[in-house]
Amino acid sequence: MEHQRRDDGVVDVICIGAGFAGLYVSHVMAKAGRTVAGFERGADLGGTWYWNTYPGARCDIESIYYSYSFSDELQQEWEWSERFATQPEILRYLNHVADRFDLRRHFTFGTSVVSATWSEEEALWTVGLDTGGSCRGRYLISAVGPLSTAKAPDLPGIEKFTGRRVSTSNWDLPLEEFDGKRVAVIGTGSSGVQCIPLIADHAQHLTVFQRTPNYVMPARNAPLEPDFTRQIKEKYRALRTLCRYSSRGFPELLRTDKALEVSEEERQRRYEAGYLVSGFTSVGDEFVDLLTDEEANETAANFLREKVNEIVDDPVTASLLEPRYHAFGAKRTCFGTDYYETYNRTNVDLVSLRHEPIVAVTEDGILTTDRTVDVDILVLATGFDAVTGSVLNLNVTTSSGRSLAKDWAGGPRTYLGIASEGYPNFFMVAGPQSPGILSNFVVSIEQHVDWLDRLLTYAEDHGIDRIEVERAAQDDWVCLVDKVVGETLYATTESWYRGSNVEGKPKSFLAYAGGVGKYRDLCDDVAAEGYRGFVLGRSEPAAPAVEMSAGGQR
Ligand code: NA7
Repeated sequence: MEHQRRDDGVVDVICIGAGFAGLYVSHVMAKAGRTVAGFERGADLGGTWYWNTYPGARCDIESIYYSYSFSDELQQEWEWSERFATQPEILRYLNHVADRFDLRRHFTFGTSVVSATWSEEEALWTVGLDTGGSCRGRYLISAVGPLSTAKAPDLPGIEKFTGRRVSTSNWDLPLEEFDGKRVAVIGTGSSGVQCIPLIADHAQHLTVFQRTPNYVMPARNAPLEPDFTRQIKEKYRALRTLCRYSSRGFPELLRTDKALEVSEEERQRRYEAGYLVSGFTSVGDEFVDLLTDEEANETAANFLREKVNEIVDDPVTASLLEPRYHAFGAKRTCFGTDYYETYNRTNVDLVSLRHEPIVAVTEDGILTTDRTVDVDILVLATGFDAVTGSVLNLNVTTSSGRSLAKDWAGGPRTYLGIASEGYPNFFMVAGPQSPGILSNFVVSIEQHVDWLDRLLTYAEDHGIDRIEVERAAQDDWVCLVDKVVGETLYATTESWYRGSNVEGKPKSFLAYAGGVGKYRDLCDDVAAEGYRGFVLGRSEPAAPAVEMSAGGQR
């Protein structure tokens, strides 16, 4: 890994993060001839796929779609081995991409950006680094990812626990270490659902602490047959276009009928068929109104509750696992392998925190209102300060006294989820109020970065070096985000999509819910109208351009 030496020179683009987003930022920006200084907190590239190495970690969007589309050679040469790729395979893929397009040279690894300040006088961003240095650049691009700041453990007494504690979002414990141990997993979101069956295979005893039962569909993961992959590759170009103009970034069922318009028998038949296929385009897509009409949603929710009861032997455990506190799909659906089956094992217990809350974590276990559970290894699968957490951790401020933390105290305020008023030349890739978290993230990343590239090219061609959001355009976007989500069940469901999982976090829906295709059109319209909603200008005096070598050093 090449660690770049830097002096106090100015680069065109400072990029924060070397996951899917940051790697693509560096590729596109460097290809356009811009100098790039990238900083990555991890010791190596990969972002989410570098940190989340817990057992069972895998993507829940099909690998053939959860991958870059910008290079036909890349998509033709890379072979995914499974329908849903594992974390190690995705990390191998990202390393392959970085090597193939020579992207490592742009990044300094093991280095966090701890502050970012816009100087009005110089029209430049300066980022402060945890290593003590700093870097100045004309444009600041945040590619920090939506799920990269773990939620602080909010369990009373956790600091007193003397056993081994590990978090799914920063994993460093081989599964063999669980052999013969008494293990507790707290959290039953996607991460918990994926690791619980594998931990149960090793632990002497596993106790799962569940606060909110989720809808867990069988992942139905399988090896990808060479013939299937060949067929996909033959029509990749068309499929990628379909993804770009879809609602969530992958090909969809596009049903138009409503759940209550068909007979009970027909509904069950369709849900069964969807359940067999599984994936995001199955049960949840069988009717057009499942995310907008509570009664319609309840038919799908009931179908899935029945599945839980069919799989889980003990009726009490089954009833605790039945998801009944939120609408199906309004919180992110989980996809598991043998998840519900795991509760039929004799070494696994479920504790419902809705019925017996945790009183305290003690030195050697967990005390609930009803029992004491002895624990050797405590696994936290408690989620993230999603979407805004990592952006706000950058401590973005301006020399005129603005601070993103203050400006977003009531929730994020952006234009298109790309930029925020008062912070010139600062851009976010698939950031808050973009479709990002509701979509195949790679599709959203490529769309944002390509769009930004065109914006910067336009600026360069027109002698512009200062790009700022108009307040009115931002206000309109924030209203639109609220209006669009207000038509769905997302709006009434407590979830990390709305910031409800972090105490004190403003409840504000963190994504544009109108779909990636619609959003792409909106962004393209903005560009076609000379970047409507942006103030494009020239700073005086002009910031000096500094020539850089290919290695990113002055
Ligand atoms: P999630 O989906 O936010 O899940 C976190 C889980 O942890 C969820 O079940 C929470 O219950 C539970 N939780 C959080 N805090 C506590 C406390 N204090 N006590 C008990 N239980 C708690 O995070 P994941 O990492 O699983 O998945 C994040 C995303 O990664 C996922 O959606 C995919 O996009 C990939 P709650 O539901 O809040 O009651």
